[in-house]
Amino acid sequence: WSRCILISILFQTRPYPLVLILETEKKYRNNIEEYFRCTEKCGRCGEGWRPFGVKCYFFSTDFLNWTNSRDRCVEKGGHLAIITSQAEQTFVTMHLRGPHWFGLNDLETEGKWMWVNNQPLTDTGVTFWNKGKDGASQPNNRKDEDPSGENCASLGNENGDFTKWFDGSCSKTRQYLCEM
Ligand SMILES: [Ca+2]
Repeated sequence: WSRCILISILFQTRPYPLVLILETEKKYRNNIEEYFRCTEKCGRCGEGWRPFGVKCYFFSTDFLNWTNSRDRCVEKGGHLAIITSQAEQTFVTMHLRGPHWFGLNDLETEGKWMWVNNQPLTDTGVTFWNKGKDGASQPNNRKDEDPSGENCASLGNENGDFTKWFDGSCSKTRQYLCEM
Protein backbone atom coordinates (compact mmCIF):
# COMPACT_ATOMS: atom_id res chain seq x y z
CA TRP A 1 0.00 0.00 0.00
CA SER A 2 2.75 2.38 0.93
CA ARG A 3 4.36 1.65 -2.46
CA CYS A 4 1.07 2.37 -4.24
CA ILE A 5 0.69 5.61 -2.42
CA LEU A 6 4.29 6.57 -3.15
CA ILE A 7 3.76 5.87 -6.87
CA SER A 8 0.53 7.84 -7.00
CA ILE A 9 2.24 10.73 -5.28
CA LEU A 10 5.09 10.59 -7.76
CA PHE A 11 2.63 10.63 -10.65
CA GLN A 12 0.69 13.47 -9.14
CA THR A 13 3.68 15.59 -8.31
CA ARG A 14 5.73 14.79 -11.39
CA PRO A 15 3.29 13.78 -14.12
CA TYR A 16 4.95 12.18 -17.14
CA PRO A 17 4.61 14.29 -20.24
CA LEU A 18 2.03 12.70 -22.51
CA VAL A 19 4.53 12.44 -25.37
CA LEU A 20 6.88 10.34 -23.21
CA ILE A 21 4.08 7.97 -22.27
CA LEU A 22 3.10 7.58 -25.93
CA GLU A 23 6.71 6.93 -26.94
CA THR A 24 7.14 4.31 -24.23
CA GLU A 25 3.96 2.63 -25.29
CA LYS A 26 5.08 2.64 -28.93
CA LYS A 27 8.44 1.11 -28.03
CA TYR A 28 6.70 -1.56 -25.96
CA ARG A 29 4.30 -2.37 -28.77
CA ASN A 30 7.18 -2.61 -31.27
CA ASN A 31 8.95 -5.07 -28.97
CA ILE A 32 5.83 -7.20 -28.74
CA GLU A 33 5.37 -7.13 -32.51
CA GLU A 34 9.04 -8.05 -32.99
CA TYR A 35 8.61 -10.91 -30.55
CA PHE A 36 5.66 -12.33 -32.46
CA ARG A 37 7.38 -11.85 -35.80
CA CYS A 38 10.32 -13.86 -34.49
CA THR A 39 8.08 -16.52 -33.02
CA GLU A 40 6.44 -16.98 -36.38
CA LYS A 41 9.56 -16.71 -38.52
CA CYS A 42 12.54 -17.94 -36.57
CA GLY A 43 11.18 -19.40 -33.35
CA ARG A 44 10.19 -22.77 -34.75
CA CYS A 45 13.71 -23.53 -35.95
CA GLY A 46 15.80 -22.20 -33.11
CA GLU A 47 18.46 -19.53 -33.21
CA GLY A 48 20.61 -19.48 -36.31
CA TRP A 49 18.31 -21.76 -38.32
CA ARG A 50 16.06 -20.52 -41.13
CA PRO A 51 12.69 -22.13 -41.79
CA PHE A 52 11.49 -23.19 -45.21
CA GLY A 53 8.51 -25.48 -45.66
CA VAL A 54 8.55 -28.03 -42.88
CA LYS A 55 12.36 -27.97 -42.61
CA CYS A 56 14.97 -25.72 -41.02
CA TYR A 57 18.31 -24.76 -42.52
CA PHE A 58 21.61 -23.73 -41.00
CA PHE A 59 24.06 -21.76 -43.14
CA SER A 60 27.47 -22.03 -41.47
CA THR A 61 29.87 -19.16 -41.16
CA ASP A 62 32.82 -21.47 -40.44
CA PHE A 63 34.71 -23.56 -42.99
CA LEU A 64 35.18 -27.34 -42.73
CA ASN A 65 36.06 -30.18 -45.09
CA TRP A 66 33.09 -32.25 -46.28
CA THR A 67 33.40 -35.06 -43.69
CA ASN A 68 33.72 -32.64 -40.80
CA SER A 69 30.77 -30.62 -42.18
CA ARG A 70 28.70 -33.81 -42.25
CA ASP A 71 29.65 -34.58 -38.64
CA ARG A 72 29.04 -31.01 -37.46
CA CYS A 73 25.51 -31.00 -38.88
CA VAL A 74 24.80 -34.23 -36.99
CA GLU A 75 26.19 -32.70 -33.78
CA LYS A 76 23.78 -29.82 -34.31
CA GLY A 77 20.85 -32.24 -34.47
CA GLY A 78 20.46 -32.32 -38.25
CA HIS A 79 22.37 -33.48 -41.32
CA LEU A 80 23.93 -31.94 -44.43
CA ALA A 81 21.12 -30.66 -46.63
CA ILE A 82 19.32 -33.02 -48.98
CA ILE A 83 17.84 -31.02 -51.85
CA THR A 84 14.88 -32.57 -53.58
CA SER A 85 13.01 -29.78 -55.37
CA GLN A 86 13.42 -26.61 -57.38
CA ALA A 87 11.70 -24.64 -54.59
CA GLU A 88 14.18 -25.91 -52.02
CA GLN A 89 17.13 -25.22 -54.33
CA THR A 90 15.86 -21.68 -54.95
CA PHE A 91 15.39 -21.02 -51.24
CA VAL A 92 18.85 -22.19 -50.19
CA THR A 93 20.70 -20.50 -53.03
CA MET A 94 18.94 -17.21 -52.18
CA HIS A 95 20.88 -17.11 -48.92
CA LEU A 96 24.32 -18.11 -50.19
CA ARG A 97 27.25 -15.74 -50.34
CA GLY A 98 29.85 -18.43 -51.00
CA PRO A 99 30.17 -22.11 -51.88
CA HIS A 100 28.59 -24.49 -49.34
CA TRP A 101 28.93 -28.23 -48.92
CA PHE A 102 25.66 -30.14 -48.89
CA GLY A 103 24.66 -33.75 -48.33
CA LEU A 104 25.67 -35.45 -51.57
CA ASN A 105 28.78 -37.57 -52.32
CA ASP A 106 30.13 -40.35 -54.53
CA LEU A 107 32.80 -41.43 -52.05
CA GLU A 108 31.87 -45.10 -52.08
CA THR A 109 31.45 -45.74 -55.80
CA GLU A 110 32.70 -43.24 -58.37
CA GLY A 111 29.78 -41.73 -60.24
CA LYS A 112 27.14 -43.15 -57.91
CA TRP A 113 25.94 -40.07 -56.05
CA MET A 114 24.40 -40.76 -52.68
CA TRP A 115 22.66 -38.54 -50.15
CA VAL A 116 23.77 -38.59 -46.50
CA ASN A 117 20.66 -40.64 -45.65
CA ASN A 118 21.97 -43.38 -48.01
CA GLN A 119 19.37 -42.61 -50.65
CA PRO A 120 20.73 -42.59 -54.22
CA LEU A 121 20.45 -39.31 -56.13
CA THR A 122 18.67 -41.23 -58.88
CA ASP A 123 15.83 -41.82 -56.39
CA THR A 124 15.20 -38.16 -55.59
CA GLY A 125 15.66 -37.39 -59.27
CA VAL A 126 16.04 -33.60 -59.20
CA THR A 127 19.57 -32.37 -59.97
CA PHE A 128 21.14 -28.95 -60.37
CA TRP A 129 24.61 -29.83 -61.67
CA ASN A 130 26.34 -26.95 -63.39
CA LYS A 131 26.28 -27.34 -67.16
CA GLY A 132 29.38 -25.74 -68.59
CA LYS A 133 31.14 -25.98 -71.89
CA ASP A 134 33.09 -29.15 -72.75
CA GLY A 135 34.81 -30.58 -69.66
CA ALA A 136 33.34 -27.97 -67.31
CA SER A 137 30.02 -29.82 -67.00
CA GLN A 138 29.53 -31.17 -63.50
CA PRO A 139 30.22 -33.61 -61.99
CA ASN A 140 33.56 -34.08 -63.76
CA ASN A 141 35.66 -35.72 -61.02
CA ARG A 142 38.73 -33.62 -61.83
CA LYS A 143 41.95 -34.99 -60.41
CA ASP A 144 44.38 -32.13 -61.02
CA GLU A 145 44.12 -30.76 -57.46
CA ASP A 146 43.35 -33.97 -55.57
CA PRO A 147 44.35 -37.37 -57.04
CA SER A 148 41.34 -38.99 -55.32
CA GLY A 149 39.11 -36.85 -57.54
CA GLU A 150 36.02 -34.83 -56.67
CA ASN A 151 33.63 -36.89 -54.58
CA CYS A 152 31.66 -34.31 -52.61
CA ALA A 153 29.01 -31.91 -53.84
CA SER A 154 28.87 -28.21 -53.21
CA LEU A 155 26.46 -25.40 -53.99
CA GLY A 156 28.61 -23.19 -56.16
CA ASN A 157 32.37 -23.20 -56.21
CA GLU A 158 35.10 -20.60 -55.87
CA ASN A 159 34.26 -19.28 -59.34
CA GLY A 160 30.68 -18.47 -58.36
CA ASP A 161 27.26 -19.57 -59.51
CA PHE A 162 25.89 -20.73 -56.17
CA THR A 163 22.65 -21.76 -57.87
CA LYS A 164 24.36 -24.83 -59.34
CA TRP A 165 25.96 -27.99 -58.00
CA PHE A 166 29.68 -28.71 -58.43
CA ASP A 167 31.68 -31.75 -57.40
CA GLY A 168 34.78 -30.86 -55.45
CA SER A 169 37.65 -32.39 -53.52
CA CYS A 170 36.18 -33.51 -50.17
CA SER A 171 39.27 -32.28 -48.34
CA LYS A 172 38.61 -28.65 -49.33
CA THR A 173 37.29 -26.53 -46.50
CA ARG A 174 34.06 -24.69 -47.25
CA GLN A 175 31.01 -23.34 -45.51
CA TYR A 176 28.28 -25.95 -45.20
CA LEU A 177 24.51 -26.18 -45.23
CA CYS A 178 22.70 -28.30 -42.64
CA GLU A 179 19.00 -29.03 -42.44
CA MET A 180 16.66 -30.63 -39.94
CA1 LIG B 1 33.61 -38.34 -57.98
